[in-house]
Amino acid sequence: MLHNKVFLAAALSASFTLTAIAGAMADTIVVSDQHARPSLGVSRISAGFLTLKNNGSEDDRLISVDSDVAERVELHTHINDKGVMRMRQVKSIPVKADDITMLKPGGYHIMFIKTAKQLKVGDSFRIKLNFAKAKPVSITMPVTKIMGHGMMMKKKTN
Ligand SMILES: [Cu+2]
Repeated sequence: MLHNKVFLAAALSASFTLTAIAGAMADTIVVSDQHARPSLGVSRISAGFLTLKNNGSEDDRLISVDSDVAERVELHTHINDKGVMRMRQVKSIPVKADDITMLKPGGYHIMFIKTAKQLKVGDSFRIKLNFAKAKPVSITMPVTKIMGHGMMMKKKTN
């Protein structure tokens, strides 16, 4: 009886280890620092930010984000139009091989349009990131207090 239990524990632990290793190898894109802004206005618009790290040897692209938190989820960037920062929808966001792409205020971001409810600080929701090559990554986005979307006018120093 005891012997069986020990065997079962060993088998389980071995299988978990194998799963963990297989998972780590397949995860060429690692997502971190994800957070979303509380939704604003009658359109209940929120922006999401995160860091994408491509551990693979091939360039990739974030092509879409799925979430049932909002009616529409779009990929956006900011462009400097004669000194005025404007948002523009983009088809994809590049994630170069062995490199990091940051989605941050004033740059690339995920736009959540018409969130199912007003998102407040402390809320969280699930999103799935779809890439051109890497397998999709599902994460939880916490809603945190950050500067207003489109309000980031700080000049880049690099
Ligand atoms: Cu936007």
